Amino acid sequence: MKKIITAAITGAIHTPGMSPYLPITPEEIVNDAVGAAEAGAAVVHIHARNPENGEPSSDLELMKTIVSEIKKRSDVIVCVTTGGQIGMTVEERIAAVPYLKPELASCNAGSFNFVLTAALKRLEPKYAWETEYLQRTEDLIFTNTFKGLTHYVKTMYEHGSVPEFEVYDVGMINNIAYLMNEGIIKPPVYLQFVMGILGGIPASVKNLSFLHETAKELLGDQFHWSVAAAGKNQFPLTSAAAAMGGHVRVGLEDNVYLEKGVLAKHSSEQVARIRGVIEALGHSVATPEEAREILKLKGNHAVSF
Ligand code: KMH
Ligand code: ZN
Repeated sequence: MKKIITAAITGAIHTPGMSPYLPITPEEIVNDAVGAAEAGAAVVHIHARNPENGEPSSDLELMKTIVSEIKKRSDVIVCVTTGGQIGMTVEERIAAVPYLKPELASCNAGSFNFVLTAALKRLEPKYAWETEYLQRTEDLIFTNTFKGLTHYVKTMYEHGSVPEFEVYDVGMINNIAYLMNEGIIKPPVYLQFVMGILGGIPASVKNLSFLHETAKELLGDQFHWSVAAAGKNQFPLTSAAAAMGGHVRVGLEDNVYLEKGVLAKHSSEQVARIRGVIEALGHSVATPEEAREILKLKGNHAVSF
């Protein structure tokens, strides 16, 4: 079976004090994305950061610069985040989709507590914003209401972008099934099970199996699925997913380490490692073209960047 490796390059969870290798500037993000693609990623999941201090940024021009440079250097599929930051409206979070018309865009499938305060224990902040940014998540509900979800998916379909549903807990599969039955979400859907975020489902093989079984019950055979897992759970859970028939996501957005005590210098190192697991299991990695075929994407000639 062809396995899609997604590399989530920098995200909005980790802060510069957690790793000197976290890509910050557009140039660093682009280089890491291209490197991840060369190592075997068919998809790169992209967030932007303020180049001055590494703070997560929703600046559309920054995002455009990053994704256009990636496209110049690689035919990798670009998945643009709609995760946003605390306090952003639905309109602000979706804005990159009409602007860039990406092949894939993240679509967070439900609301939940998204808590990053555990990282404060070990944090040696490089910039002043980091501590407060993490502290604020103690009172954060990552808001993804049914009204919001409906708006995200409608906007994505209007612009030819396929939603990648980020599923942080089992009830979110039910949200997708409901909106599919209502005719709002079009099957087949692409699910990214994001495991091990505090506030979401704990990362265990038992829970992965529960997510997968629930998706089969509620969505029939109308879904593709992949797994991302936070921190030290990244390789155990992505390896389990590869063995169970799923696709995988790695990258510094989810885990700044390559192994215990060893920081990953680039997402490509994690891509190479999970690629080894996939190949040891007798599978091969999907090229971007093969991933486009599996996920029925429009192709990068049809994006607007
Ligand atoms: N902003 C984070 C809380 C995504 O990329 O869609 C989650 C997030 C997910 O950004
Ligand atoms: Zn993300």
